[in-house]
Amino acid sequence: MSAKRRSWAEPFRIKMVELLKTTTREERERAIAEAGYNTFLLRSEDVYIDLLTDSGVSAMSDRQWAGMMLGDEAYAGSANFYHLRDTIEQCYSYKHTVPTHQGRGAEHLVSRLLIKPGDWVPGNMYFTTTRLHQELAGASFVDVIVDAAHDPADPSPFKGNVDLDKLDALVERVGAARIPYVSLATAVNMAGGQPVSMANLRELRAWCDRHRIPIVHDMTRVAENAYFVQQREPGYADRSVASIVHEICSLTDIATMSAKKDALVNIGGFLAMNDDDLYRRACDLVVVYEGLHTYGGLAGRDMEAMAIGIRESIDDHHIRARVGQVEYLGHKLMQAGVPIVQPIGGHAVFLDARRILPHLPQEQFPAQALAAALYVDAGVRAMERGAVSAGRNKDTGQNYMPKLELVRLTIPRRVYTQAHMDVVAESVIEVAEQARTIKGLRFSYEPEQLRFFLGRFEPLAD
Ligand code: PLI
Repeated sequence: MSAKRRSWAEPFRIKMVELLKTTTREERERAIAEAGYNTFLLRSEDVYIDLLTDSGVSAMSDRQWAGMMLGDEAYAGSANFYHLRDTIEQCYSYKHTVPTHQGRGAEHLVSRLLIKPGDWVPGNMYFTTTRLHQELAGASFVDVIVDAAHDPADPSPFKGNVDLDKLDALVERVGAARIPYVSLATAVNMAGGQPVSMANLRELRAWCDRHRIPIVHDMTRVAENAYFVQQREPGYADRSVASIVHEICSLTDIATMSAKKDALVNIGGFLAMNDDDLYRRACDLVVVYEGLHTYGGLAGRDMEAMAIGIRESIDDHHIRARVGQVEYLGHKLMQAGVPIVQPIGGHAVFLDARRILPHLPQEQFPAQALAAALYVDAGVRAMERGAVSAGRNKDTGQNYMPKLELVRLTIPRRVYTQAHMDVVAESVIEVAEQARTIKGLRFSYEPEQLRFFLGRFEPLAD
């Protein structure tokens, strides 16, 4: 029997466990009220199954932990930096690497290096920190993802694709000279972990060459994107994920990476590029905000764990089991009739809060309310990805009202078992059945930026 017809199973066994605390419903009701109905403000020890994020929460391998002992903690020129740099060039194709403390450190640098006030940055859907750094540098973000990405029920296989007509319209409106780069994410997070196809990427490359505009690749989940290319795009079924990852990267110019996701580490990131002059300028800037260009805010041991994690992350067996676990949970929910974003994404299952809570208008933050209710039911922590995350328009101050009003059940890599996924599914199904009892929320404290992190809410009266 071919391997493809066998069910996936984790390509590892468990060597150490972390015990979890269980809580009562009353304790959870108290905890979520104290947290202002924001799952970011819960204490981790009050959470049973933590699906807040897949960021920095992976279980490292024994090899990565062994690598931590090889940390060369020199201030300058650490051996681990050179190992990391060579790994990035071999696996991702980029010639130069500037380490940063995490992804937003790289976003900060690239935005300052390339954006002038009044510029326009097109991207395949916004990401919260990415857009904020673009705006802080003086640019306005323009969404150029395909329309299908905004429809949770659309089953198209590559809902991360860029709509080149939207790019043409932007050039017509503002001129290519006001577009410093195209911001391209692979496995688009806010769209539900939806991939970009190789065909679309090649068309984008040709478009950018015509207009002399570089591509800045947010490669945070590039391995998951490559897996979907292997599974869905004609001509790629026999290619390794590693070779597809390399090809994706080689079609782009510059990359920002939060290594806390795909690359299987608890902290770290980098900015990478091919251009020598840009690298020199990035080195000049990183010493101001992160640290010397050979550590950029990381310890030597962190860079070593990252170098090892990068290679593990592009292994076919790893990625098949990783996405397989996400799909396992998604299929369970679909079978029970819970509305989720289609197709199931690479890092998370996204619940369609609009359809689960049709009695709540978007102004009452249904996804935020659903995430709070899920926590109370069984101690499962999820994250709002809807109007709260979208924030306000920087010019008008009006709330963005995105079409997608979602709760993200994000699966950490190599952490939970299939039995945990069963518990999550049972809880989501029960909460969805009783959705009518969930009340809307309003802000009791709204931070000016990235309000989803620290915002506090109170339930609305009946
Ligand atoms: O959290 P950072 O600073 O290491 O990375 C920022 C970041 C950039 N791009 C993308 C696509 C992300 O998903 C991302 C961080 N994501 C988080 C924290 C998440 O929970 O999805």
